[in-house]
Amino acid sequence: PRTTDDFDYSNYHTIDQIYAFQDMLVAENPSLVSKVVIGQSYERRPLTVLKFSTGGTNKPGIWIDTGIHSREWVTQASGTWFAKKIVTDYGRDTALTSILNKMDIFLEVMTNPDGFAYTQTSNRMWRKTRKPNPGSSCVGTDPNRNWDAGFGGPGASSSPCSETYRGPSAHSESEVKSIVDFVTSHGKLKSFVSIHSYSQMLLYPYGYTKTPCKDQNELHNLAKKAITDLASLYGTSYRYGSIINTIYQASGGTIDWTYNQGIKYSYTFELRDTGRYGFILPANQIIPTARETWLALMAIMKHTSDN
Ligand code: ING
Ligand code: ZN
Repeated sequence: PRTTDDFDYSNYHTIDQIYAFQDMLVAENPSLVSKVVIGQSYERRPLTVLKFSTGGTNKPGIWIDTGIHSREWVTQASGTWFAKKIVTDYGRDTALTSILNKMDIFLEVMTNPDGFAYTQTSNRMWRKTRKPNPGSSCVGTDPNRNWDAGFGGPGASSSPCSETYRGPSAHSESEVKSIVDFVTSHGKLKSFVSIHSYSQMLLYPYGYTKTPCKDQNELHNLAKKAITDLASLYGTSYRYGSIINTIYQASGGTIDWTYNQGIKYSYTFELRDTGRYGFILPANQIIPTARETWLALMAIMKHTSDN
């Protein structure tokens, strides 16, 4: 494709095609979109974030990431669709326009590019990063067990061969540390949404402890509103609640760390499906998944912007 209008949103794409898409989107919309390189992966790929901003300085921000687990392909595909949706709706959709007039949106589509490349060349089911582990023949760390929130506790593994290996220390993975540094230096993120698949769930902190987070009531009510909006499109049903009560105990997770940093509206999605196809979701479900998820994201972003 030569423009983002010609991009085929209804199919899965290679890592290079998605990098090229991002550059096209920036070139086509220079007053709304810019590319921020927040670091580089272990294999030296750029960690690129799309910044959607209508200008001004020191605006509060909303963060969305997809693809932190590389095999969850519907998430990177949906992230690409969200990027196009934002530029299409700005100035047309009143709700999104007012959100963007108040806040910047940051979108990291390929949060684990080395893993993503590996799913395309070697092992479609690769989840972790691709950094070798000294003393082990097993490669990679689970980037959703590597954050400094209950790090090392139950719900993560100390074995490098495990799919939920926590890594040698908190923030040991460049893909994680780059986000940590971005969040810390930005200082004004109000919402942080980390998107996974599959299971059809909308989750809020905590995953490492049963102790309810202090904003549990508000987060629970907003999750209910978001999944109700999501279901209004095709009837897709989502469960919602804290991570530990809804899916399982998990320590070192992304949104437990962001919540503890003071980012109140911290959520994780688990997109389609519930297991029929799992990670290998047919491409004809990409656009429906992205469209319904966008309704939930809008609910979260609007509430964030109004509060
Ligand atoms: N599920 C998540 C995982 O990393 C999760 C569930 C979400 C855990 C948020 C912790 C925090 O296990 C998938 N599918 O990756
Ligand atoms: Zn995941």
